[in-house]
Amino acid sequence: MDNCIFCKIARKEIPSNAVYEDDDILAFHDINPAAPVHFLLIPKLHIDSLAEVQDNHQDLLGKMLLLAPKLAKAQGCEDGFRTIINTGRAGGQEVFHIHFHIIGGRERLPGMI
Ligand code: DGP
Repeated sequence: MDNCIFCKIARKEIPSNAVYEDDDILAFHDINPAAPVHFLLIPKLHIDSLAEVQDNHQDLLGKMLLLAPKLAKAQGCEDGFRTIINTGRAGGQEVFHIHFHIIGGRERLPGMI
């Protein structure tokens, strides 16, 4: 997608601080971290959101889910982490390229969902 910011990051047209990359997946630090560890896991394939996934994305999404705990641990989240997928405008999604937020390094604060 020409105008998608995360596609541009995946194509290296916009720099990011990567924590992992393979042919299908990129993980990079969130530009506006909500906790000491906060990175985003994206497929290089453009999918708008979790609401748009299709059966043929099953392997890709499974690979991302299996990767999440490995990367979280490698980033120092030994005791656990949060995984957030904002979906759609009402779900708080701002960038319409599916992404998993991986957040850790701090315990949940009171009132935090
Ligand atoms: P969401 O609300 O789930 O769509 O969150 C999008 C996240 O993407 C938000 O936490 C900030 C992050 N973000 C937006 N633009 C950039 C960027 O250009 N670089 C990086 N590293 N993160 C970005």
